[in-house]
Amino acid sequence: MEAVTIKVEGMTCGGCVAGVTRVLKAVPGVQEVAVTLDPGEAKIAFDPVHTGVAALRAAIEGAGYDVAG
Ligand SMILES: [Cu+2]
Repeated sequence: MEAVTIKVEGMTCGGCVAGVTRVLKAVPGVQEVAVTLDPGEAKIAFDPVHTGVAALRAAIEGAGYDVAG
């Protein structure tokens, strides 16, 4: 298991947090997700055999948010 924290820009409310959480949990291999509004970030625990940071970033961007860094 690996863990990563990704900075997420553009979340403004609890609905955004729920949306980002939902798309991340839908990525195969993701085990745990904790999204916070302030600071805007997503902590994700995942199985590196099944997914990676690039896929996680793509999922966030696909939901309409910007990934910093
Ligand atoms: Cu929102």
